[in-house]
Amino acid sequence: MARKKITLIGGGQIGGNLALLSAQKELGDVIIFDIPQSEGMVKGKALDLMQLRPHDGYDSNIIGTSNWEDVKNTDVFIITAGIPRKPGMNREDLLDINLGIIKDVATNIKQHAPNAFVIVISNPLDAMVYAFYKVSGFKKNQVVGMAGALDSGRFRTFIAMETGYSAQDVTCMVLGGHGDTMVPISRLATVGGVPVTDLIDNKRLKEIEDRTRVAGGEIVKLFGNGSAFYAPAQSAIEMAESFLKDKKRVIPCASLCEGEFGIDGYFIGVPTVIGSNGVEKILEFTLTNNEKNELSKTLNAVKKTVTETGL
Ligand code: A3D
Repeated sequence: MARKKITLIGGGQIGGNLALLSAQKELGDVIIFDIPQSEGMVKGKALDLMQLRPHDGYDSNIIGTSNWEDVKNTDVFIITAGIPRKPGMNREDLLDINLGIIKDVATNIKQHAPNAFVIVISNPLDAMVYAFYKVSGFKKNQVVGMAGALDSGRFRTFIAMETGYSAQDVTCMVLGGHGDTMVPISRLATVGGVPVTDLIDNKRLKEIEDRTRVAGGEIVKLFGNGSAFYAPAQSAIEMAESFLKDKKRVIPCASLCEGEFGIDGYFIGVPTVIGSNGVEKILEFTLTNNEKNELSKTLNAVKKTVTETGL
C-alpha cells in the first residue's frame, strides 16, 4: 500500500510540530509548505527531521517547499498559515491578514488537490474554516476546523490537575466557537466514568470552566510573542490520524452544521465522527436550557466574525 501524503500549509511553530508528530506516528510522507520567503526555513526543518530518522526509527520522507506543484495527491492538509496572536489581541484581530492568506491557500488547494481532506487551524478559527469552505467549494465532509479537540484537552487537563488523577481518564467536551464564549459541558465530564460533578464542587468547577475559556490567552501572555503550539499540533494530528486510519473517533470539531443543534450554515464546535470519508457525522444530544442559551451566545459570536469575512 502506498504511503499517505500529509501536507502542512504553514511551517511555523505548529507546522514544525505537526511534521514531527506525523513522522513519529508514521502517518505517511510529509510536505511542509510555506511562502517563498520562508522556503529555506521549511527546507531546513525538513532536513533536520530527516536526520532524526536514524535515532527515532521512522521512515517517512519529509520535504520543505514553496511550490504548489509538490502538494499534488495530498491525502490530508493541515493549515496553520497565517499569523498568531500577540498579548492583548483576541483571535478576531487576526481576521484581515489571515483571511487573505486562507483565500489564497483555498484557491491553490482546490487547483492542486481537489479530493483532499482539510483541517484548518488558522485563527479566528470558525471564520477561517468557513472561508476555506466557501472559497474552495469543497464538499462539507472534506473540511473541518481544529479547536474543540484542543479546548476539550485543556478542560481535561485542568480537571486532571484539580483531582490529581490521570488526564487520560478524563473525558469531556467543549462545544461552540473557539473564543471566550466556548461552552464546556461539565455535566457530561467524567473521570474514569465517575461524574466530575461528584468530584469537584460547583464553585471550583465554574472556575475551571472559566480558565478553559481563556486558556489560549493565558499562554499567549506567558509567551509574550505567539501562541500555543505543542497541544494544538497533537490535537490536529488526532483528527488527521482518525481520517487516515478510518478510526471513526468522536472529537469536538468545527464542522458545518445544517440543522444540528438548531444551527444552520455555520462551522462551530460539535461532536464529530471523523473517518475515511472525512466528517462522517455530527452526534447530536439533548442540551439543558442553560446549555442551549450558552450555545446560542457562542453562535452569535461566530456569526459576527463570519459576517466580517464578507463571504
Ligand atoms: P507561526 O509560527 O507564525 O506560523 C505560521 C506560518 O504560516 C509562518 O511560517 C508563515 O510564514 C506561514 N504563512 C503565512 N502566509 C502563508 C501562506 N500564504 N502560505 C503558506 N504559509 C504561510 O504561527 P503558529 O504556527 O504558532 O500559529 C499558526 C496559526 O494557528 C495562527 O493563526 C494561530 O492563531 C492559530 N492557532 C490556532 C489554534 C486553534 O486552536 C484553532 C491554536 C493555536 C494557534
